[in-house]
Amino acid sequence: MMEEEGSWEHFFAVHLPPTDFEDNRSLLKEFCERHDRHGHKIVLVTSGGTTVPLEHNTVRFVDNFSAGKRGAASAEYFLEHGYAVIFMHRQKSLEPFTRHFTGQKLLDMLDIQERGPNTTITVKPDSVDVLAPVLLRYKAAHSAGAILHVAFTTVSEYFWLLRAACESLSALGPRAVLYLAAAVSDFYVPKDRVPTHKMQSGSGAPVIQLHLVPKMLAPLVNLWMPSAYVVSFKLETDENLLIPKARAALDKYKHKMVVANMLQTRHHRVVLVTPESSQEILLTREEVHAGADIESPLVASIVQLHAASCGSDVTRAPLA
Ligand code: 9Z3
Repeated sequence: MMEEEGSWEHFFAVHLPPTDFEDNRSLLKEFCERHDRHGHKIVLVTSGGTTVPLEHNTVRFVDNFSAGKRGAASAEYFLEHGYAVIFMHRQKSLEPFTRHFTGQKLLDMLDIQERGPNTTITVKPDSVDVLAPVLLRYKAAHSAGAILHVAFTTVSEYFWLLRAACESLSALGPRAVLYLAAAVSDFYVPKDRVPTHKMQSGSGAPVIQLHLVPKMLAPLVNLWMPSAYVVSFKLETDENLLIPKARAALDKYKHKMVVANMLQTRHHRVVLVTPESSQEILLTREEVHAGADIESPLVASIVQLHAASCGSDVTRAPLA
């Protein structure tokens, strides 16, 4: 059967799976089966922006804006609430735990002493209080096998991984949460229109026509994960469009929640839009200044709504 151009089936037929796909697929399968056996809840957190390559041997690409803070911070809070976490992120975007020490912060926390042949590296006394709580949570999550990292770069790698994660997660039924915070391109250049080699300026100004990416939320909600708690994110830059677009997405895909946020205020204001209600979460100026994460109350609200939607008997054994 020939898939209709522009459909999700056609997208998967035309775009080959990424090279490390089978390895990631087995990791996802093993992770989901292990946590399913223990009756744990699992959340798939997607994070960071996808790229759209303009050349097969890629020198240029179109990128979607996202630092990955929303996803990385949220993964930490889901772990605190006892969820196992699949952290599906853009290569080199922020990651849970290490996000606290970007740039030179980690090296600035260390002292080094060289005495003859012996070198000693220590954490500066005033940095121990900063490093210790993060390090403890990091070690606990990793030694419990509670977090799995899988990485994507392009929009097609993102879709292949997303579908594979759903395939393994679907066995959990209502115990699975999808938290789709990645900034996924709405546009792409179909594979057969992408030149093999770097575009040459000598050939004149290129005309690049972007095509619409198929809406994967439709098969995801209807076919791949019909009983999961699916939360998507809506990013806008025009306040007037924000809530109407979030509501329109809920009406169209019939999932559980859209978290609406504006590019400019995303780290201190989000609106949780559900079919029944809409709830705003705001951080005060003081909270922002003190370094509070809006993801803490955001994830707490979602965890509560998830528990209510799937019944309190769903988790047989919370993650230690
Ligand atoms: C979001 O809206 C995220 O909250 C942000 C987080 C990307 C704004 P940062 O990573 O930012 O902390 O810098 N993600 C979803 C963005 C998106 O592409 N949504 C699509 C849309 O709005 C549909 S799912 O149409």
